[in-house]
Amino acid sequence: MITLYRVPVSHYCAKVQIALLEKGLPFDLPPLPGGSTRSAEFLAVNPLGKVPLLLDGDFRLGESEVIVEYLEDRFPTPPLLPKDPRTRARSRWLSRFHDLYLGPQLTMLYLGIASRREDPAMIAEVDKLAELLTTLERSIEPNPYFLGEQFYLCDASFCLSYTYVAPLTAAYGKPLLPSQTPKFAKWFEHVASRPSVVEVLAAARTALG
Ligand SMILES: N[C@@H](CCC(=O)N[C@@H](CS)C(=O)NCC(=O)O)C(=O)O
Repeated sequence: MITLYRVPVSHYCAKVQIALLEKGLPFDLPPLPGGSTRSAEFLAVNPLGKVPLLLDGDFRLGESEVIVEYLEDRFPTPPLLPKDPRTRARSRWLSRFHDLYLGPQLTMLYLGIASRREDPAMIAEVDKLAELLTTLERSIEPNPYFLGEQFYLCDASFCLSYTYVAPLTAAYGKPLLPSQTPKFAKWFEHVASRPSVVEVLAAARTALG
């Protein structure tokens, strides 16, 4: 049996949950041991103190991209990575762009909302987010998904993050509207109706109140 430790508002966790749902795998979503990533109970399971954490029987694995690649190797059907080496590399490039650049930028803005909304340094971070989104716009030609007709891991990576862009930037008084990222917005129209994405985004909305 597969267990996923996650928090619903995390885009890294959302990616893994979407991959599990897309593959049609049964899995549990128990509460975090001890109630948080910092609890002694959770640190005993994952000393890094991070989610997502996947348990597959007695096998334990952290890091969202490593987890989804493991799921792809272990449960290859339906495929969530393209077979063609270059298209496969493109999927990985997009996922890394998300995990190394766009995702952390969103996380920083999210964490600053409560106390640093007026801080010019944080407002400058909104501009950096806008630059990253411009890079993304230049890098994609959705049709309707990032790499064509199939939904892949790269698509799973960005689903929850997309929904954070407008509200987070608005909170800093510099709203970035979907019309400013038309390709990304068009892509989202398509992914947003997939049952896996509907379920994961609904859980995030509920958790955020
Ligand atoms: N590179 C990691 C990032 C995971 C990560 O930063 N998770 C956050 C939630 S978004 C977390 O567990 N934070 C808890 C903490 O740092 O205490 C991945 O892709 O899984």
